[in-house]
Amino acid sequence: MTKITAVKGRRVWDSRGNPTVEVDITLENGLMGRAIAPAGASRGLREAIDLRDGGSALSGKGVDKALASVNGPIAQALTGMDIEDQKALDDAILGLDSSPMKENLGGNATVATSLACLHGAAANAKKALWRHVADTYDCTPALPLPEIQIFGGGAHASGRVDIQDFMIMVPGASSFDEVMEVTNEVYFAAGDIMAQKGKLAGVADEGGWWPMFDSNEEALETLVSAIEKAGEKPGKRVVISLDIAASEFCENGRYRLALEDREMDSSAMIDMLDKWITDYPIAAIEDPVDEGDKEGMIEFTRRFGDKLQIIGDDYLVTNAKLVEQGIADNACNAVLVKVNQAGTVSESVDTFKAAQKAGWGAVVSARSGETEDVSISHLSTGLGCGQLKVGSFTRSERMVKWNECLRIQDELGADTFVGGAPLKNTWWAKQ
Ligand code: 2PG
Ligand code: MG
Repeated sequence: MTKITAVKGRRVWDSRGNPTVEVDITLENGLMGRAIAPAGASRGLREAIDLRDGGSALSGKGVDKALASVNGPIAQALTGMDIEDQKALDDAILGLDSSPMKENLGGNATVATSLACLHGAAANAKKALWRHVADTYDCTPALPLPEIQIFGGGAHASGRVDIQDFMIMVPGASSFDEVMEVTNEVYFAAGDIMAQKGKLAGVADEGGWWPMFDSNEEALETLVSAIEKAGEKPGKRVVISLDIAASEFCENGRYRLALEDREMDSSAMIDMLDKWITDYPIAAIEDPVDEGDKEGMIEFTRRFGDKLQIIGDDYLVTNAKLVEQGIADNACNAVLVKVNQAGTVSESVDTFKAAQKAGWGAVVSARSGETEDVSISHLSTGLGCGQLKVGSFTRSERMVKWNECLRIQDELGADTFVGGAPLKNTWWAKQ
């Protein structure tokens, strides 16, 4: 038993220059834990509320209310509690807010506190965070297969193209280092192609190249060219992964691709993706249809579940009950795990465990608004969940997380890299 003696929230700033919540947990032995809340732009309707002050200052994005939650009721409840019992700490936080989406305390307040407790417990146990996670949740730690963005789009690029994330995975790599090397080659090959076309215009929110394309499919064509220019045969060592983030452009059941001035229903949307899956080496698709389009998600999984990884993000919002429902419905076959969607570490791990039990994949993920916090590198490795999505291959709020995995690799061993195992049920492994 080691008691918490202080909980302190402070305002810091994220990768978009917006205020966010940092929490310090101090223990009776002087050790401490610290974590920072990330923030999404394409947010699921059912995820924990990111509590903001509103009004005109800081574009309404102030976090004084969330800080008041941390420094008031949360600090009061957690002070004196045992840092070694994460579940009891998270339950104490939940006990302060019975609303389903943590609208009273704010998910930003709860996630920073819950993660700071996890860091504090690891420090107290004199363990690296990944090791503490593996031991606490009885998991086999392993270095994850990264999903890395090459072009950003959707809400992360002012809607310049409709699709949100054009990413690569390197399942054919034999080490995490090799993934980083290949990604460097593909990322800069993509930049060269954009420069040659006179379309190099900086980067989007998560560091991927700005998507100066005339159609969504042109981004896919360019990504394939970049993989080839990097000396790779698309679909062999390197495959494509897409986050469609379809909820962002769906209204009343109609999907509107603004860039192409094209509108379609759910079944036409799925047919369009069918064509892309046929024409490009795509191994994983996240949120192919709207978060409210259950029939569409079931239909998409029926058609492609035996060849693609189908990941629910907005559709499942890191909620164990929704994952269990998704398993029963046969909608998706993998879950994106974002701790701030759930609001606490314990709920996020429950979600992961529910997915794992059903043989689903799990991808621990960053948000588009990020910081120097590296908790997710440790969570993904410690849980041995198989995959990690962090954004692109530039900007320190992204690189800090890839680099942390390299440090973990030195302690854990390069041979724990999972390689293509998470894609074992896809065409990539079956070819
Ligand atoms: C997503 C994330 C990360 P956001 O949709 O998967 O790319 O975006 O944090 O804006 O929800
Ligand atoms: Mg997503």
